[in-house]
Amino acid sequence: MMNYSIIQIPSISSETGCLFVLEKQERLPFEIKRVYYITNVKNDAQRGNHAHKQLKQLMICLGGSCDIVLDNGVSRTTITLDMPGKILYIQPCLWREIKNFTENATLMVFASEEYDENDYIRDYEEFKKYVGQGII
Ligand code: T46
Repeated sequence: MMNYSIIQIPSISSETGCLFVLEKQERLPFEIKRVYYITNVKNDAQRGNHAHKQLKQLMICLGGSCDIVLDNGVSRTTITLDMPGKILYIQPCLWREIKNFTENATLMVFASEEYDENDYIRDYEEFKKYVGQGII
């Protein structure tokens, strides 16, 4: 099973622009403890290359686009984030590789926990062992 989903949020649009709302309960699957964003990534650069043991995240590409490759240790899928109303909800224990950033892309991430390096698995073989042992 691939533990992710896409949340589409409607835009409140007018001639002056578009507004998107993420509000407690209605659209948020967890309490947000941390927000960070990634920008200025070169097109040939790849970020991520890790999994999280417990962390849940919501990812939105604000302007531009990027690809998120998700891997559950058995199969892989690629999700392109290319609209501010398209949100990727990633649950724990998925390896992710983030690439193909366009020049103007900013990836914004809402996280369920504060930063904790002990929650990361940064070695792919270790990740495969972790999920293979039925820890998830
Ligand atoms: C993820 C993708 C989308 C901190 O000190 N605090 C933080 O909250 C974060 C996220 C990172 N850092 C430090 C840790 C490293 O020394 O910033 C440095 C770069 O982090 P990392 O190599 O993990 O960056 P990415 O872009 O590969 O991954 C990040 C998140 O870590 C990760 O959870 O899913 O963005």
